[in-house]
Amino acid sequence: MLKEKMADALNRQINEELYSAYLYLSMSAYFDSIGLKGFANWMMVQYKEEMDHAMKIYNYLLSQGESVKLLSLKEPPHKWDSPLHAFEETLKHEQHITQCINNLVDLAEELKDRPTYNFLQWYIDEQVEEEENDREIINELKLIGDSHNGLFMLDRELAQRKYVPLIQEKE
Ligand code: OFO
Repeated sequence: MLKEKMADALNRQINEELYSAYLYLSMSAYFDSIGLKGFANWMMVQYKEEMDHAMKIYNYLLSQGESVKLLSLKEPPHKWDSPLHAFEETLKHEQHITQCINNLVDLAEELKDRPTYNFLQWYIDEQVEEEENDREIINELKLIGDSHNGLFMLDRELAQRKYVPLIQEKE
C-alpha cells in the first residue's frame, strides 16, 4: 500500500500523461490536415508512447494494491500557427511534465517511499530524452525557416519514426 498522498499524486499523473497523449493526437491530426504526413506520424508515435507512460503508472498503482481513479481530460488545442509553433508548445508541455515528475520524486523522498522513488527514475530519464528530441526538431525548423524543400526533407525524416511498445512489466 502507498500513502494516500502518494497514490493521489500518481493518479493525477496518469491524467497528465493521458492529456499529453490527447495533445499529441490533436497535433497529429493538425499536421495531417496541412499535408505533413511525416510530422503527423511523429506525433502519432508520441501519442502512443504517452499512453504507455499512463499505463505504466496505472499498472504500478494496481500492483501496490491501490485503486486507479481516472479524472476528466481537458480539451487540447486544435490548431497551431506553424510546425515550429507546435513544437515550441510541445517542448513547453514537456517542461511542465518534467516539473510534475520532479514533484512526484520530491514527494516520494519526503514520504520515504523507496519503491515509488525507484519507479519514478525511469520517468526522469524519459523526460531528458523527450526534451532533447523536441529541442533538436525546433532547431532544425529554425534552420529551415521558409524553405519548402527543407520542410519536405524534415517531413520525410520524421516519417521514419516507429512506435516501440513499452514492456508493461508489473512492478
Ligand atoms: Fe511526454 O512524457 Fe510522458 O512522461
